[in-house]
Amino acid sequence: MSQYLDFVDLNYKPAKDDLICLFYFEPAKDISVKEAIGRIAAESSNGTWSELTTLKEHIRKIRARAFEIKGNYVKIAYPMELFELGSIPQLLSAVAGNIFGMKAMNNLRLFDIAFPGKYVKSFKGPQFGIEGVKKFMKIYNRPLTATVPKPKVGMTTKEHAEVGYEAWVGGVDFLKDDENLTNQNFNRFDARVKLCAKMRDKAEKETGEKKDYFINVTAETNEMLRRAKLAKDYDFKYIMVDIVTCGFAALQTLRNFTQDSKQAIHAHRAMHATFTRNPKHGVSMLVLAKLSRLLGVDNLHIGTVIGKLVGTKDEVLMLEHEIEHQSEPDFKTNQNVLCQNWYNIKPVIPVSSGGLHPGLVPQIIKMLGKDICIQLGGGIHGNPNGTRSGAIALRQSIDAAIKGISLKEYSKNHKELKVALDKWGSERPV
Ligand code: CAP
Ligand code: MG
Repeated sequence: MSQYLDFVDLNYKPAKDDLICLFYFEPAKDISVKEAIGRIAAESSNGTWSELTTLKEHIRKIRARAFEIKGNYVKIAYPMELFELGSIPQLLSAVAGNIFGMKAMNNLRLFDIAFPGKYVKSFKGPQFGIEGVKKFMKIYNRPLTATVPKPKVGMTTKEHAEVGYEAWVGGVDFLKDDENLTNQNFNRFDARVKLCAKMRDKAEKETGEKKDYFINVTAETNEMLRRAKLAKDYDFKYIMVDIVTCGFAALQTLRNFTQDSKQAIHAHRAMHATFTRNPKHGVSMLVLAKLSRLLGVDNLHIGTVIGKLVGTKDEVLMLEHEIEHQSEPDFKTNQNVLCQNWYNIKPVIPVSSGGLHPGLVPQIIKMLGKDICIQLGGGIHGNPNGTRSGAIALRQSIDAAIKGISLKEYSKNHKELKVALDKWGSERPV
């Protein structure tokens, strides 16, 4: 087993162009720490279980090296030659591939990746970023707002578009398809684009505000491009895609398409919790967020802390920092993170969604600031007075937060907010 130890060098100083991975690891019984970290570095670069008669010095030179251990954390440096620039699938096949199945590990988690400039610059990054989206939506001093017409699937196209119109005229900026609404027989994609475009035009005329739609193009790749083109034909500036279920290759194809179509991408992360949730095994949401920024989504769901889905405050704040900052490396967090310089890659808009209602909005703004997108589904369509009131109540809760007035006070002369508070108060749905 000595060949694994060739992938451990605690005196190694990473080169400027090395890609660094931070892993949490738990060796299986009778596997020493050095054996374990050697195996991770070997199996994720160019080693295997046996010495090789075919190994030559020029191949050995580009092996990965485990160079720093702190408790159950190890940093591994990978020479850039091991990677294909501009390819997320190949990166993950290396540093998030076979190693998770090694019998020599009881647990393994890829916590963070630090990309060198050469690698960062081989990606487009977000096309618009926070400033670009706020500019085309003409929204400046408040969060963007979105709503998923609920029930999440089952409404006919007409019902969906009518609920969408009510939300838009009530003050919501964006409609958002739910992650599992695509092209079902009761609500065909093409019909939904056309009818919602009509409703958007009507709502824009009535409100004087820009309205848009995170329409879910998730599908086989060629069909996804067709759907994105159709959304463009109907003047929607955004599209939405389920990045995990679609896969990174498809997402890179879509991002190349949107460079020409000038469409922003709303990234839904459904399925991420299959590998991000277990603190001891899998791939962190931080890694998924960094890959999404490199690849070039404009919006990314990062959690709410106080809503119905998991995500600690420390994790959500660290995610927000990582998708927004440019080059300052340090950010005080209890999570293990590496320093990342983003060079010319634009920031991504954090999306806070999942179990939110107007009673929780001020806490979200206090925690995450105003440069975010807040999505309320049940928190709007569950309002006893209906969708339009629910949307008005959302905008009222944002106004109160921005003005620094308590919701209780503000609801005294804002009846829609009062109805929402009477129903949910500051309840935290689980
Ligand atoms: C929220 C939501 C979103 C979740 C995704 C849902 O609806 O539409 O998919 O926010 O989770 O289906 O639950 P509600 P995350 O507003 O009705 O809760 O944002 O953590 O990726
Ligand atoms: Mg959803």
